[in-house]
Amino acid sequence: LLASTETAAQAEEFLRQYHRETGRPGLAERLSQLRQGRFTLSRDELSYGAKLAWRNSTRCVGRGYWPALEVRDLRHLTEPDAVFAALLEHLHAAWNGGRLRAIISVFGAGVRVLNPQLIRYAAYVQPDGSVVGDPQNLELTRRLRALGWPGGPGTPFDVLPVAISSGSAVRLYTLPPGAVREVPISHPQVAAVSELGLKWHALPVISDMRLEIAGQDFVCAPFSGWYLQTEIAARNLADAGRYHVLPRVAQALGLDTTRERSLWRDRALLELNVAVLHSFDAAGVRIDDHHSVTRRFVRFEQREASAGRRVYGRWSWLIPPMSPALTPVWHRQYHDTELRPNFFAQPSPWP
Ligand code: NRG
Repeated sequence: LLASTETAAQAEEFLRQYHRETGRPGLAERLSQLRQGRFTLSRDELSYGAKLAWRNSTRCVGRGYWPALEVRDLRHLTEPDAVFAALLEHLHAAWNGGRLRAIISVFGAGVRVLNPQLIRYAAYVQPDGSVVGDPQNLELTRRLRALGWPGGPGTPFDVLPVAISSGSAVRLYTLPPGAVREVPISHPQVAAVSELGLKWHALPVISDMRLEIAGQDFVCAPFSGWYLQTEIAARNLADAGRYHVLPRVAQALGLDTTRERSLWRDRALLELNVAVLHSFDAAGVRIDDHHSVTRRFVRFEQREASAGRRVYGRWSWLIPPMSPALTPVWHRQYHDTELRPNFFAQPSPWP
């Protein structure tokens, strides 16, 4: 099933790397099968390939855990109903009672999840032009409504349905409440911050990237790990184009918002980050902080160096969006080369 000599060359390179790194025997036989055109990734090759794709993800600061990725080989599933059922199992296994596990589910050809992440909050435009919900998902919300979603209750945190396509057919699925774990945000000292009614979902599940292993494409391979608090507190809730809550947090903290030089934005940002870490900890939900994760990343670089490998990275993504110079990654340099296997953006599946 090999499309081209380039694909064959990538398959050969992958097989060599797989056998070299895992020490498993049988390379010669696999190469001869490949040359005869009889080549399908084994379960174990797929599993190792997905781990390598994570290890090679230059934008990911959490990839030191790559050997622990749990890979679900679901290549036999291509029907939307079966895929959705498997996604619910993914959410359950990844949740693991709050001790989140890094998992990827690899589905068969022809099926796509149309949402960029499994769990996303809707956005509604109000008559006065303001937006309730996550403005990042305005277009997604519009498209899901065009597919027949009637809309949710209208809270700032309505979970969107999941659209799954197979061929030209698209089906919509509602995530049952028990499948979507959320953490209410409270501040350890300031009650007024806890009363803002903020929350976020526990699991980031990226569902729109193409996984490439051995020259083969897996266009439906949703994966999830766990959040770094800056993703939620310094971006999703803080960005002016997202939930834009810093002015309200500052007010709750009683800061002087009339002068930029009171640094009320920075102080609100800091306390919101404190609140998110505190809330996830209190709820027993795994979350990373930017100091620990970057220190662990440098240890990952050292382990890779001992194994004779170079770590590539995209510095602008590896540094956290708050206090970046306090982390070791700020002071290091990275070359951004995308090795394969890897995860890639792919053309939008929307009609
Ligand atoms: N910033 C995005 C999520 C991106 C992926 N982050 C992870 N991935 N932590 C957001 O929703 O805020 N992961 O697989 O754990």
